[in-house]
Amino acid sequence: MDNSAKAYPLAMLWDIFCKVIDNHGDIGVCWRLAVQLAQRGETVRLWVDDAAALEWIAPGQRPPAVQVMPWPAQVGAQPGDVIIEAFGCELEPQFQAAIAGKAGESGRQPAWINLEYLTAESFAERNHRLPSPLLSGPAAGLTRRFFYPGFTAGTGGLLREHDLLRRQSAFDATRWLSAQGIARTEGARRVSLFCYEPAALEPLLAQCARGPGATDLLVTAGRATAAAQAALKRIEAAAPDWNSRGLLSISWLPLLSQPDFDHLLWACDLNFVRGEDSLVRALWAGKPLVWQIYPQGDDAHHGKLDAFLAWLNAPPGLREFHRAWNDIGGELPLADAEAWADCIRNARERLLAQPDLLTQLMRFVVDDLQPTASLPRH
Ligand code: TRH
Repeated sequence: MDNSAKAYPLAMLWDIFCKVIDNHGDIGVCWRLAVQLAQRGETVRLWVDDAAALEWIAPGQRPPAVQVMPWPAQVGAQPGDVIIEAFGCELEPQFQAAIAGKAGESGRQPAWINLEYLTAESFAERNHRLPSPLLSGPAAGLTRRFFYPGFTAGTGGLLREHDLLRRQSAFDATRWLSAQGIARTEGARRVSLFCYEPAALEPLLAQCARGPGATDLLVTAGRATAAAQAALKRIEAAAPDWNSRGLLSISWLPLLSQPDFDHLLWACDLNFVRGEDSLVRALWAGKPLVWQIYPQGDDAHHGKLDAFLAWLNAPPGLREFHRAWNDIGGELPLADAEAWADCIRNARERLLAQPDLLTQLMRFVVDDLQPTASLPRH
């Protein structure tokens, strides 16, 4: 069921604030959110401190309803109807003061939302929608609310375009691969690689070279390419004939636009993804997947990974694979994508039965924060 297809034009101005910490997840999620808002008839200002990645994530024509703005905002900038602080980025005092000013004039504060990181841990359900009153600073007395993306009905859900299923069923993998100039080996399984620097990369490459079947490995640009090239160098130095049967073929991909990144995941039989946004996209692709979680210094990501695998009902082999791939422990088992396929397909079905993040966010804004506005009920 695709219950995201209904549009609720609230005709509001949405301000999304994005601080790029590292990698591409922050801007990647914010860009998807902005585009989906525009598709539903909203106007968006995406305030970002470093928009460089948008040059390849969103090349060419962009939705006219989305304006990319430099952040910090220029002096005198006035807030829109909805303010979204993505991933706990703090608004500068000057803009907070402008929000307070607007609230004072109209007698009602703009909807102010703290969009959190994605996690399957139980605190996401507990904290979702909670108010967080501002006790100090220029906006003291106003209230922000937490919005937690998530995998269960008690959370804010996942971003999903209203036309995702239609585009997926019209997708022709062979045509797309040819258009990208990606070589195909007859009968080979196709595997995408988007990762940081997992120690298990060498065993994975060696496993692919051992067979029994052939593998076409499609390596994404950036850190994954650097990590795979370094791993290859080490393997070749230790065993020059490691891929003597030529069972592993590697394509080095350029940076893809976000829509083409999704196409890559749809075109593969097994997807290695990382971080946050690509995990969600791999779930929507519905193909067997392996997730490298964004590592945190205090190993907080271990619990986050366990919570995700528990939600996924991951079979033992997939759990073991994740432990090794995330440098938590154990030897890398066989990447048995066929054995994992049902689990990922089921997860996708469960997610499709839930409202998407933007539908929930728009309801939240109207129901909880703008009591005088009205949203059509379906
Ligand atoms: O780049 P990431 O590792 O981002 C991370 C995580 O989001 C992490 O949770 C966060 O804390 C950290 O950033 C700061 O992985 P992620 O989230 O999958 O984002 C990658 C984005 O880049 C995603 O939107 C897909 C996009 N992308 C392309 O559009 N084209 C490409 O060729 C590639 C490789 C990625």
